[in-house]
Amino acid sequence: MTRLPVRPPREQDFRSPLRDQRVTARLGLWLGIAFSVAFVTGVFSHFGQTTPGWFTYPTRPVSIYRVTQGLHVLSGTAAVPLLLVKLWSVYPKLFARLPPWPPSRAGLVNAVERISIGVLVASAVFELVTGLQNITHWYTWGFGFRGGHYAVAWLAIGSIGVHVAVKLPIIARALTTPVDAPVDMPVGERWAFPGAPDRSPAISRRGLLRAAYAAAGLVVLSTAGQTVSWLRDVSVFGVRSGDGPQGVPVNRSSVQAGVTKTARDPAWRLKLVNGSTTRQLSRAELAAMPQHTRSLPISCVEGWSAGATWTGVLVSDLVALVDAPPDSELNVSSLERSGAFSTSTLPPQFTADSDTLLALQLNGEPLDIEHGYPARIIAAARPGVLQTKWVSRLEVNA
Ligand SMILES: Nc1nc2c(c(=O)[nH]1)N[C@H]1C(S)=C(S)[C@@H](COP(=O)(O)O)O[C@H]1N2
Ligand SMILES: [Mo]
Repeated sequence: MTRLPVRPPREQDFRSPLRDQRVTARLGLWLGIAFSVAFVTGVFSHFGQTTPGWFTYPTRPVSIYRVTQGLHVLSGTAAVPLLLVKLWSVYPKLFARLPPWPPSRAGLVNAVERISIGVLVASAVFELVTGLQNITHWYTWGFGFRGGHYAVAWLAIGSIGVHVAVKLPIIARALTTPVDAPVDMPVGERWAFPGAPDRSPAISRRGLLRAAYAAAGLVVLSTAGQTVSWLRDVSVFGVRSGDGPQGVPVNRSSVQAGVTKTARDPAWRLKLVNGSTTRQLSRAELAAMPQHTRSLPISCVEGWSAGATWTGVLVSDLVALVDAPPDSELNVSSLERSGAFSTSTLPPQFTADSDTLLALQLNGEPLDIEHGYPARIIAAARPGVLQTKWVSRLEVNA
């Protein structure tokens, strides 16, 4: 019987030739692309929702958020298998000898590098885990998702930048060397861990990379149907790829929002407020105004989206009823009493836009209560969370 050594593992104990800098660098390249796409689209989404004063959210193209947020969720999803394989390829480094004490210059550099890689791994895992939890509505943390996910995104992208800069010579050499070429370097400069053979009997390094890319492709295909309708049938992981009333999925139902009675109340009136000028309109009065039909998608931050045809009143016609200019900023309130999405702010460029409706109909039928009956906001290009349902009040922001 062989006796296991009674000591912690050492770097040299890991002898798989698949753990090789050429494998790590190639996975890192795709991870870098995935995280960059997720970062840029995520910052766009964040500013779209928080609308800082210097940022004018675009009203065109109408599908911009559908595309950017679809890419955000897909790139994050694809990063999951790539990151797992990359971490597997380097984790023996956890058991490398610690720098000697008292520290030398090289030891200090090594310590700083370890800390920066700790931040990199922690922030990358945090982003992927919280992102996936958010799209499944599984909130186990005590912080707000959007703020936390956004703040740590800067940590992740910053530490990726530092990591790439530090490793650039190794990355360049690794990416330009064929992945399955035999190792003919002195031990200290080997790609793989010391003592690893050139080839593994089971699978080549190219084979491992192909398996990782295939896994990334598979999770993308199995999620993309929530954005790309012809992929619906293969999208087993698409969280809300299924149908909803009137062919459009629903995130927050009328029961969850506590509006089942108030939304059906015939005494419902839309209140328009511009300072001391106010108007109240019944649903019949809204329906008697000029009606406009628009094809606009609902594009959720969670990555799913659905195109639909909406009919209703132009919001610019409504603000005219209380003598406000068409480019007024509006506070939109819902019948929903609490909840983060019970109110929204409509920026001036959206109030004035001829594609911004207070919708009364969806796909040719009166709005289903789940989609915001008696009336909901639908505007081009905006994140779904701002398309307020069960609207009760529009107030001009002075
Ligand atoms: N009042 C209210 N409006 C809301 C929400 C909400 O929770 N409350 N959810 C928003 C979100 S997150 C999305 S994606 C869209 C979904 O619209 P749908 O249910 O008609 O598909 O509604 C938005 N409007
Ligand atoms: Mo959403």
